[in-house]
Amino acid sequence: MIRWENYENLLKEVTEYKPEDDSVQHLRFLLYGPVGAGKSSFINSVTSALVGRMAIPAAVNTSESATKSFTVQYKTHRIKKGRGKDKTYYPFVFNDIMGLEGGDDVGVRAEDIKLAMRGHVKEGYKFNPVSSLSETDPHYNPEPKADEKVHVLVCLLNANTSDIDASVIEKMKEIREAARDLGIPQVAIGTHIDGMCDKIEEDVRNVYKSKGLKEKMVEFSSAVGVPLNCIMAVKNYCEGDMDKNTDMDTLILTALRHMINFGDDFIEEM
Ligand SMILES: Nc1nc2c(ncn2[C@@H]2O[C@H](COP(=O)(O)OP(=O)(O)O)[C@@H](O)[C@H]2O)c(=O)[nH]1
Ligand SMILES: [Mg+2]
Repeated sequence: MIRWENYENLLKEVTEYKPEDDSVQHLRFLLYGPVGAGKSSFINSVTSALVGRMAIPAAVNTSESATKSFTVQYKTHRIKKGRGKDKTYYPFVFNDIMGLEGGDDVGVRAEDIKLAMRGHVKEGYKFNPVSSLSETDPHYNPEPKADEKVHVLVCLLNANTSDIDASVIEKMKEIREAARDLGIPQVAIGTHIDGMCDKIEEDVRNVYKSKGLKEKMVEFSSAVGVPLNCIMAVKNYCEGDMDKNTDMDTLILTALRHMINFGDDFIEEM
């Protein structure tokens, strides 16, 4: 359960994290999920929670364009730590893959996502909905280093929508199975929890009191095959949120800590 009063320790724990193995500069988290689930917003929210002020590095879909995917390039999002001469990056990075529109000729192909998991997709690659990355492409990385591979697969789902398109579910299943075959640990995050429940919108501390959310989590668990204890809930920072909120940060950092623990275990085994 969430210990709200534990915020300072949580922040300290995630900001002080470093992979033990020197050959791994950072953990790599691969985010996937339907368009509009809040993948970009989650990266921004983690940034805000760590940096201590609002941040807008990853482009967020505006509501009008939320049905069509926005992120098309394989891009690694890093979070700056320190300033000026002391500037470094947090030892975890995010890759956000373009939404999983239904059908075979739209969105990112599951095949490409598998290649990305194994570290074969180079930065800047533009996903092609009709054909997957070939070994002869200059964006194909033939010999991925340990930190070019994916260490945790993170599924984001909007808790405030009723059903996910069957073909998207199918693609998500394929991705999950690929991760499972590679031994990559998986977590899921329910977003938009504020929109689904008035009590949570009033106060995110009500997050685990909501029966509706609990049911949603059970539904997600079976939809994406992630055990209930690996599903977390967050309210992302978005346009309307002018101020930082320690309780929102607690949920965001709890999800992040979970991802870090899983990723760290995975690189230990690698
Ligand atoms: N109320 C609310 N809105 C959110 C949340 N997460 C994302 N959004 C909004 O949902 C829309 C889509 O988010 P985005 O991060 O672009 O989704 P992506 O397609 O998965 O990258 C944007 O308008 C966000 O501001 C959330 O937790 N709560
Ligand atoms: Mg996005």
